[in-house]
Amino acid sequence: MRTEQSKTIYLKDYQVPDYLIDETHLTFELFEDHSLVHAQLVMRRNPEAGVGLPKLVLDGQQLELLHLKLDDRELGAGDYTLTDSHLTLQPTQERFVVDSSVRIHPESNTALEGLYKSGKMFCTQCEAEGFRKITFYLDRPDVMSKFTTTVSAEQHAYPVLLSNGNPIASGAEEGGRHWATWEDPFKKPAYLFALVAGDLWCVEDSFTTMSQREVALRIYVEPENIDKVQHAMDSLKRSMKWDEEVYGREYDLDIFMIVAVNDFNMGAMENKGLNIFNSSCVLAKAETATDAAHQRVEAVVAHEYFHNWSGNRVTCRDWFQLSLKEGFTVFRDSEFSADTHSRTVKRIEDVAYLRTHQFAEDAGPMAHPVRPDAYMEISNFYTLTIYEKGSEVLRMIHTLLGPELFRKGSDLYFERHDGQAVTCDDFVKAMEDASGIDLTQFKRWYTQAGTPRLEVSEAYDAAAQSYSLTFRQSCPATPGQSEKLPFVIPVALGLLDAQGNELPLRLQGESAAQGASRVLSVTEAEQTFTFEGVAEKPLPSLLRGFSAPVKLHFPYDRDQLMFLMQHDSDGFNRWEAGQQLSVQVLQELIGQHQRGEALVLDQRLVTALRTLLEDESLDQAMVAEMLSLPGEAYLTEISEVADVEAIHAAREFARKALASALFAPLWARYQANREVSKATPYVAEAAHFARRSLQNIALSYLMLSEKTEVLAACVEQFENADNMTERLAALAVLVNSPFQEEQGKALAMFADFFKDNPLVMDQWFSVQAGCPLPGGLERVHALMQHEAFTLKNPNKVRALIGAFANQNLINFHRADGAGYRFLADQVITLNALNPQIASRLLAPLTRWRKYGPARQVLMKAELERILASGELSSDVYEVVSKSLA
Ligand code: 0A1
Ligand code: ZN
Repeated sequence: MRTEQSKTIYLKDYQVPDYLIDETHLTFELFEDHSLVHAQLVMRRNPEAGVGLPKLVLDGQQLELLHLKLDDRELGAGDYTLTDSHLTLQPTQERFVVDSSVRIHPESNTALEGLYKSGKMFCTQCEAEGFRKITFYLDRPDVMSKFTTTVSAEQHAYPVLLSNGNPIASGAEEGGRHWATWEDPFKKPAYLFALVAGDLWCVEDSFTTMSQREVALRIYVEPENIDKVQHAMDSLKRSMKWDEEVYGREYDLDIFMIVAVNDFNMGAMENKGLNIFNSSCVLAKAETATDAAHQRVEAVVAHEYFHNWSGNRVTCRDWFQLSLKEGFTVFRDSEFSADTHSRTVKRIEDVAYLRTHQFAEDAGPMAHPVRPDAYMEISNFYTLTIYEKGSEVLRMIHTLLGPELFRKGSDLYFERHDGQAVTCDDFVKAMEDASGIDLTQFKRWYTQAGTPRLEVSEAYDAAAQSYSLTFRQSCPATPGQSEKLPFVIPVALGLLDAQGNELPLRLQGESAAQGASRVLSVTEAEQTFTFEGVAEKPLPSLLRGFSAPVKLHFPYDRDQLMFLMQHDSDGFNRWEAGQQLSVQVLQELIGQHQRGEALVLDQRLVTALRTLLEDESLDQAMVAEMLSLPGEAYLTEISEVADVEAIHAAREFARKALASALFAPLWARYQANREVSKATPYVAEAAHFARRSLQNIALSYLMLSEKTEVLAACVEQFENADNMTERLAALAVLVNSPFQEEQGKALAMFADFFKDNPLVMDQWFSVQAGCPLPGGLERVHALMQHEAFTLKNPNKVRALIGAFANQNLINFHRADGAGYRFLADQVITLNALNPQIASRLLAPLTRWRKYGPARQVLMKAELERILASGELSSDVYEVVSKSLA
């Protein structure tokens, strides 16, 4: 397995391709025990690559070469060299045609990369380097070609045959087979190629574009899922409209297709005109999918659709530029969700996720810049840094330029680079050229890894009526980068007076105030901004909307945080003040636990949350967000040394104390909302998400009281809910409760009712995997024997093993190391089956430096055991070796 792939590839070594492929003509013959792929590549010497005719080196892995022709000449063994990753031959003219036939084995492909079978259907996943497992090719994104694809298969089992572009011909063959030919008029790199063959049903709709073209929309699923695609279809149409309105981007083919498959390594893939999705990101209806699942479907449909411009029409020159398409597209889809539902709630969710997970990545052994400069296995770089931090970088450009100039910049980018494979520098250049704003220093966000720390201090001069804020930025060392230069940090802020009103903001040297909320650019290691005409000492509201992905430190006391929670005009910062208050209170409890003292909750947190709960004028989603205490993973991330037991004990203590102090208002809100839910049909919209989220978080607190009337309400909700959001929330709190009998009954009922729906069973596994009660590892072991579980399905692995290792910290980090041993065992097994999934599953072990000495030893021992376990895939090898370095 670990062949020459595990050598490091560097951005500085980039060279343009020696040859180009103008046309790619593919024919697939699909059979049950093998498939044949014939490729005709119309090639020419790349005029930008120099003179002469160097050897042609085609990528190819796990291919059995049957025939090879150069123009009309059949090549024999002496005419080429073949290794396990390359086919090399010598062209004799500037222009030539390579014809190859290979045999491959999709039926036994468990890595789910290249052509593989998911259940009964054939499908592909080519990003990043899967196409080389289909045929010999220049498998790199800067080689763009026009594709024609013919697929032939047995008609009865595979009535639907799809590929990119438009269908141009089809017909029957002898022996019960049939074929279809697809032509994609747009040049594309091989990673955007797709093929699907199966017995699929589809829901059809259409969209009229802004220039009045009709586009056929089709979502293909297995027949039993045809009732679960309407939400994805509605999301697709909203996305198409939004991209026209906000970015001026119109769809370009006559047909747009989505196919749902059950076995998929990631969420979905933006193949040109033929998006292939993990079924978890397409299928959604009230009875089987939660609100969160509905929102994920909408966001992923939008994301993949938006890639048609940010990724497909303009693609990446090389894989170091991955964030060019991913960071931009995540930014686009998060703005779409913000426009469609609640902007503030979306921002809160995104920031909570970024700070918990991306900040941890940035502080760990796999830390890398948004544009990395080296990798061993590109599959390991589909990371939170590339996606989520990349999106934050785009958001900062948007903040610095403002919406109009940003739009001018994106228009210029698409116009200038349509049909090209480009770099992050090209993107930034378009933004600079359109706006006239110099982003030279800003580009450090692309090249320096690590999360900057921003310390802020204040000084008020009553006599001069001036108020100064001093910013000091620093960034910790990351692997390979010990010194960091100052970033450009946009800090959105406001100043509040004693009544909570915003003061007008006039900086020293300005003749008039410029609004009450503005953005300062912090560009130096240390920098002071002085506001004038400030009649009283204000309270600053800093980094509004989380205007930069940094760790902000300002010495707020708890009363000031409570004041901001109530008065800040920035909704995000009201939530943030609540989080910081909770963090302070929880850290105090952690300290008490560590010193063996009795835990005492600061009553100010109770008061603050009571005020929110009793104010019925507030957005219920915001109240629910404010009631959610910072998670154990976030508390781990912000700890110097994470004390697993103390974090868990402190948080559980706080939850119980809040539940008991706030029982009455929680119960009132719960009952009122449950009554509305009972009387209202399910709607996947913000106000309904909000109502259910407050109802469910209230229920989770109330159950901590262990009162029988709450148990009865929980069972009532579990049994009678007409939607998965309420049913699953009730199940989860039952599972986490001491009510063994009700819990057993509910789990059995649920599994019996939903046994034929794999996505719902994933939820059933996750709820149990995440249960923090003692015996968690044993429960997970037992569940692995359940008939619905298999290591071959990535969703199952994530639902059970991933949920256990990432969300059940108290059980995973068991002091005896059994949790670590278990995870390492699964990684070793999966390394042989599906290296991408194995490598992703490893992440929790790579964070060993966060823990005390005893856990460090245990975690490292498991990493070493993996390293010594035999032939490792390049995916697993890279992560393990970097974690131990
Ligand atoms: N480009 C896809 C994500 C994706 C990446 C890699 C894959 O296989 C290794 C699959 C999908 C997206 O951003 O949605
Ligand atoms: Zn993407």
